[in-house]
Amino acid sequence: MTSMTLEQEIKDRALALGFDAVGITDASPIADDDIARLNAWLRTGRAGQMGYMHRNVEKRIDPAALLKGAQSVIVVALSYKPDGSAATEQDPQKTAAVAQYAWYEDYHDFMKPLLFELADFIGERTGRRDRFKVCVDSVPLAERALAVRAGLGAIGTNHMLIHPTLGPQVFLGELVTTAALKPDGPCRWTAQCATCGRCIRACPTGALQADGEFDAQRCISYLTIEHQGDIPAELATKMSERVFGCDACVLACPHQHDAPVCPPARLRPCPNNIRLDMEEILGLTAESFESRFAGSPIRRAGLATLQRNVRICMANARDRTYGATNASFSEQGRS
Ligand code: B12
Repeated sequence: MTSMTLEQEIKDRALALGFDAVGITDASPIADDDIARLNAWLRTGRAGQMGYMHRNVEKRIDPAALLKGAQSVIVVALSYKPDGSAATEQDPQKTAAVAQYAWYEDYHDFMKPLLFELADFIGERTGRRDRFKVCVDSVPLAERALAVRAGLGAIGTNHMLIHPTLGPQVFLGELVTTAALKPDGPCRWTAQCATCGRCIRACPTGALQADGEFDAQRCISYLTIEHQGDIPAELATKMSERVFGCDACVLACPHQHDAPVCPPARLRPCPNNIRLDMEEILGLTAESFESRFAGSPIRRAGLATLQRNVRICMANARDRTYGATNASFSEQGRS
């Protein structure tokens, strides 16, 4: 009779909780190359207005600085590739496109309780008083670099963590813990991006550059969600009908095409958030915005930013119909 290791029990429990993949790495700092990439990215202003990326850099690169005494990081992935039937046929003159990660309830709210459950399981199973830090996106932690080290996949030219079978459309989450667990080896699979270049060609604004650099300041995801104030007209016209986030570099990836859709009845789909009715968004008040987007990732943009994006999408829709104009796009009402 073979007895199961603690690590295997943790992985089985993570999968039983609903995650699609799980791996374990130690809590040492990310590799020097990754630290250098992050520092260069920050130094050259590529983070734009995302001031939070400049804070707590020592924690972002070192899980043990995030949680004192950390020994291990359990990294989970959750697929969000939607079923093809999810896309709705709505008038592109009246509605605008939302990135697929926001077609569901907020993944932070979905993943965090499951990671707490996993932590409880480990505590009960070992009988020890280990400490845990639950991380999903917003905690300063280099999630992609740790996911590679935990064996979950490889970083593509589109900068996504690409899982060998699940593809790039996976959310990441971590349990940083003082429990000493046997790490998995890093992922040996390579995404073989070198001769592809589809994501670079698909990026509407040149945010993804031929040398693999990523300038968030030009990224439509950044511009529509994180950037406050005016969007330069040159970039605004390239947003086309995108009102929240962008999937161009992800959907162009061959690994995305080959991946299975995420299992149904997990992350709750929000059909009303696949495309947004532009007049409805312009008519929202601070109060109605909060109730309309409660529990949705779209809430992060805030009303003023979303309305600014709608005005750009409306102008772009008019341009598609009547030819180019050169409006200036301002975000009225943000203090
Ligand atoms: C800031 C941020 C953004 C910014 C900046 C994106 C960026 N590329 O940096 C904006 C708002 C633009 C953004 C957009 C998106 N984001 Co975002 N974002 C983050 C956040 C909070 C930090 C990312 C970061 O550290 N950036 C700094 C740069 C320097 O890091 P990086 O490009 O990832 O590179 C690191 C490693 O990958 C490695 N590396 C880089 N290049 C290479 C090359 C090789 C060969 C190797 C080996 C390593 C390597 O070194 C770097 C240092 O660690 C993370 C959550 C987190 N806590 O990590 C989510 C996260 C990266 N985002 C996520 C998602 C889903 C998205 C979007 C798809 C959403 C959308 N559809 O609009 C897009 C994708 C854009 C893209 N192509 O990256 C997921 C990605 C999951 C995945 N499978 O990779 C994350 C992990 C959130 C989560 N918990 O699921 N995001």
